[in-house]
Amino acid sequence: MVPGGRNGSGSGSVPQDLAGLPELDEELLLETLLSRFREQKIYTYIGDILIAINPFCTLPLYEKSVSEMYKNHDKSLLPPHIFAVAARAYEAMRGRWATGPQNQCIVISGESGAGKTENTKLLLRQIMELCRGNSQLEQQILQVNPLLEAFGNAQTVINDNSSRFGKYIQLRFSDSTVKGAKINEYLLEKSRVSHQDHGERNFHIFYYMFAGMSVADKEMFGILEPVLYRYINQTYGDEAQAAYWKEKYQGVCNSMDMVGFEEQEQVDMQTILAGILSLGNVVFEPQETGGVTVALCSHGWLKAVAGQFGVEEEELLNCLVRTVSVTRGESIQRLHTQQQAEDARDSIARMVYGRVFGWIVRKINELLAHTVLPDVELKEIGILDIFGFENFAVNHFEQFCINLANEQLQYFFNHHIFLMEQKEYELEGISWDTITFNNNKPILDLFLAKPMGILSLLDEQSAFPRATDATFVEKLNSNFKGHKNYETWRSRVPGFTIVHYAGKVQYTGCGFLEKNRDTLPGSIRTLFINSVTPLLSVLFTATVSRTGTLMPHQKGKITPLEEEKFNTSRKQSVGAQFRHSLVVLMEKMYSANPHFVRCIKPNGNKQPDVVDRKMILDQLRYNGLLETIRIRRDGFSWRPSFQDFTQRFGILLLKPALPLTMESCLSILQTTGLTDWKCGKSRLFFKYWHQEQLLKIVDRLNAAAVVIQKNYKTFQY
Ligand code: AD9
Ligand code: MG
Repeated sequence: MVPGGRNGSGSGSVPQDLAGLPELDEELLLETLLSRFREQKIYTYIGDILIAINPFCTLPLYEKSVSEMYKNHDKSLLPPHIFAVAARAYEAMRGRWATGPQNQCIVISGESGAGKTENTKLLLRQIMELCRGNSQLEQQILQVNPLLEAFGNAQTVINDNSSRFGKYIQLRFSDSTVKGAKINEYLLEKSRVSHQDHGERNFHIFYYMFAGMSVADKEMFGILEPVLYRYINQTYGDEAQAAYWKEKYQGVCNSMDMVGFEEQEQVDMQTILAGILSLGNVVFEPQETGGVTVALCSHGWLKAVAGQFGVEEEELLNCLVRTVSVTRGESIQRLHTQQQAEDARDSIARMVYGRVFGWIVRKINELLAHTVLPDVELKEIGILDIFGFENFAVNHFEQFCINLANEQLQYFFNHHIFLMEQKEYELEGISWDTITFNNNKPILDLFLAKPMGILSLLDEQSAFPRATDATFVEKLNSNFKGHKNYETWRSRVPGFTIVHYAGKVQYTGCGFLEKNRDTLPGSIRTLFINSVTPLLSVLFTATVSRTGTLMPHQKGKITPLEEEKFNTSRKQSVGAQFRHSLVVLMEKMYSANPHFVRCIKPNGNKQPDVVDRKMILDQLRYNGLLETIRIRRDGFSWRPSFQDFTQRFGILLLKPALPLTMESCLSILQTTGLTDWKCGKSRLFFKYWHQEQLLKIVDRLNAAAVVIQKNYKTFQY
């Protein structure tokens, strides 16, 4: 029997903690979740794990009064809520469960449109409420999300506000107050700048600018009517959308001010964005003398881009219509075909946008960096909100990386919930019926193994000048045919299928090599370094090291020789960088105490009150929720060592200098009346709800001590 309010429904017999269900099968699990969902109870626990079903409508769940309630009352007596997760992480960071504070991470997962980003914002808001000092820093931190969303989110066919990058927000605390924050961003989907599939849009910021800028500003930045621009498919929105975007634009400007972006930086940035839009309208036509040049109809656009980017028109044109390579001091020119010129144009647009985004994140990090002295120990709460699992009609290199990140996250969950826990039962001699789960390690290995994983083969092919997307796919076919997670795919274009933990996804191989190489031609770098727009020059002057630190290049006009030197220093491929950033992220997460939020999407049409049973069931299955319930119900998720337990709860024996041993632990536990725990060789094994119970006993003891002390003082007077 689960104590406290956790098992009680608050209304009727539907439990709010699935780990309290005595019987267990898929049907019952689904019914329980759905009957709660129908009553607008979108949050449900599985022990200490939170399930969140997206309501696709505004519910009265997040008002100030609710926030206050979760701040001040016993969470175990309140309905499941994302605010309770915030409180739990915050208290754990402050050391409520352990002997000292610990780093925490909150991992939010779910497929695209399931509600990760919304819950991330709620978490952040509630954590700032909890450490409320009303400091400027707290206000700045809250402004980061609208800013990042404007530049990094976009409408897709799955989600109107889809995150097109991953982020890990690290909040840093000294004791109970926040002292700084850091954003780590992962793999912005730059290709969206120059191309969007049917029913999708470019990054929000472009629409916000069209809707929100004053006429005078538009004139200053050189922004014309939205329907003229190819990079937004010459489509805009209706009046209601424009009004919403206008408001959002104001919001972004306010956020930039509040976070601390300077006026000039904001002007530069908007000019560069205007330049990207104009660049998209430059088109080419063949030249009689060979090669291509800018079509007559787009001369004006070329002129506009040159002005907006602060570069010479002639030099910009050169970058578009020819490739110049310098080998041993000798320059060799190759004229572009029409296709190559268009590719060069789009690749410049993507590159510039990517750098603007990277700069925004770095700037935020500079502005929100913690200001305490280096010897003050800081503890962290990290919140991970990545791009959810995606399966479109056509899937590209971007989806390949997004889905890899989701595999990695599923593995992290499996590792923590199933592997580690059951290994400890074995090591510590706790009798246990092993729970099997769907281990996705073979898929991770398929992607990441060295030297024969897909990413390694991709790198090998990317470094080989004569390789093509087709030879890459052939290579995959010959290496992985027969692998249970790999299927060949017969179609007009080269492609392959991966059987992911969350289902089969067909990838087209087209563009894999180029996107993985993501080379910046030296001539383009030179063009921008010499830009008179200070921000643009900075974006291309500095190269960013793996750790994200800027390594500034010396200012001044760059020469072809320097350019050659730069080009010979090989840069890592996109795949390799992504692999590395996932490794770093996992290291951080493995060294923290995790809290899991599993988001579920109730239907594929973004509809409130619509439930697609099959779709939900699929998510419950591939997330392994049935197995999770089983392990939370029968297992012991809190496993403190004898030492940690004695240090934290020794107070219950009211004896000084307690030895940190098993005997001490058993004596402590005797005073508590707790049942259902087990004792291993070096640690204790508790149900997730034992923690709350123990802390309540400690609280009662402390309260009694305060009363005694008060009475003692009264008596003295
Ligand atoms: V993606 O992987 O970034 O494409 P997310 O982040 O999982 O995806 P998101 O949080 O953006 O999904 O949610 C999608 C939409 O669902 C939001 O724009 C809201 O309109 C809606 N949503 C999600 N959660 C809530 C909620 N708790 N209350 C109300 C919600 N609406
Ligand atoms: Mg999102």
